[in-house]
Amino acid sequence: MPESATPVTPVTFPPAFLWGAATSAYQIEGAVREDGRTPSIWDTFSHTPGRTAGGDTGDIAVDHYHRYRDDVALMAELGLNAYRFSVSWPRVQPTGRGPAVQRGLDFYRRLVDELLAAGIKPTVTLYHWDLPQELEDAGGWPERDTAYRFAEYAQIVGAALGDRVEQWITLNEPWCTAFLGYGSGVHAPGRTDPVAALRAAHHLNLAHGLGTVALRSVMPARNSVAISLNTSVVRPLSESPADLAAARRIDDLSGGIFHGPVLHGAYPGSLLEATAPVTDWSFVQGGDLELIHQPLDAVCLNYYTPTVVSAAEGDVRGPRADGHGASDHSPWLGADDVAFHQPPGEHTAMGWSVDPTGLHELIMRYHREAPGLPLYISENGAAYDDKPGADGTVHDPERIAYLDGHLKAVRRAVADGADVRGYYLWSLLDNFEWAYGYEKRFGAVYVDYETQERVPKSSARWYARAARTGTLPPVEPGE
Ligand code: IFM
Repeated sequence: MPESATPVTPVTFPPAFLWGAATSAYQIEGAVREDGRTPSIWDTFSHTPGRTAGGDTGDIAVDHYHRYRDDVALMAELGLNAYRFSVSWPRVQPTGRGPAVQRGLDFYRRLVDELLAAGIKPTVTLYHWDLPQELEDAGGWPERDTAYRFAEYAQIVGAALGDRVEQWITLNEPWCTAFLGYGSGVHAPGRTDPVAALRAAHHLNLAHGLGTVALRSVMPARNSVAISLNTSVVRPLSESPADLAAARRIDDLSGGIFHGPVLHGAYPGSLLEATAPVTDWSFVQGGDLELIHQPLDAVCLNYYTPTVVSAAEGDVRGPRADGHGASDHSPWLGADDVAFHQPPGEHTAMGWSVDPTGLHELIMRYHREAPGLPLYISENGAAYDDKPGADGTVHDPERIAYLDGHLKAVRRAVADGADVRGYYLWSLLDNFEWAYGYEKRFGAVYVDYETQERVPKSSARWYARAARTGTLPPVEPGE
């Protein structure tokens, strides 16, 4: 039989699989001064000269606050059966403490009702990086009180939406909040203090534990509570003991520091040892680890690219090739002797290498790390320099290939025994990519930022076919 005639086995997913897309409040909503919302740390940061590419801000973003009905209709047209969004803390609790603003909560009620009416399952993320500025002024995540404020906020949102939203995520990528926000300073609030970053990591863990308890105190028991982690898939450059130790260091700092206490009730000993020159961790109080170690209903994983490291030769201070933005301060505390390497092969517009094997590896790792717990891919996707053609359509074959490869990796993990229940493409729409402003387009749907017109890219059409049939469509050349 000629090779071209070889039948291709269809890649089919379990019938209940969730085919979703993800977004976050500050990246899409806009309307930053409406209905009682006050500034978050990202409003302050993006309005500070030099912090974001082109001075871009989320003031308007993609105007989802006003266009949410059309956006839900678009999701329905694309056949999605799940949508992950985040709630803007300063929209529902402007000072980060005290009573909620009903108008803010009402927006999310309307959004959820619209989703449910369209047959789309909502997943709420409580914290996707937009801390109310007043809480940062009081010390932010390095202060213990912020964890208690988060629990109060979680209870407010849980009480308002818990009757209609079943899937909850406490925090999105606490690594970014702690280490990009307080370590390298490339994210809001832009601080560069190693001890503050480690304190922030612990208080985020505490917030997750307290928030989980708070949510469960007001929600029906059937609801699921999880956390979204972006643990690096770390690959040592060689099997040398020095490179293996470097990989271990980065694994502890991106993964163990969060899943250690969250899933196992303890920080890794190797992490405590490596960070000892910076802190004695005395901010961890008696009983904290028990509070953080709540039983969870699922674990959510965000994956984009693997991280290749070696023991550094020579001076590796200065901007890092670790894909998280340039800063003279490394987010990798206590790892000054680790070098980051750009893997060969294809890269996205972020400079991140395309490697679906990393997603398979990550899933299988958490299949072991959290035995018996369902797993979700709460983010996966790629930025490319998408532009409309003369006929107004947007073709993004690289993104189709990226999604196809990564969804196949998910399916392989399912075949290998992992209980992966859903996949949320990052992102539904082009949006505000943090310090990169609007330069980087992650959307399956193109947004014309002048007119706010939405144009589904060819990847959105491809993904829609996958979502409708539960089977990956062929990847047509030139799509
Ligand atoms: O846009 C971000 C998102 O907010 C969090 N995870 C990574 C995405 C791409 O950088």
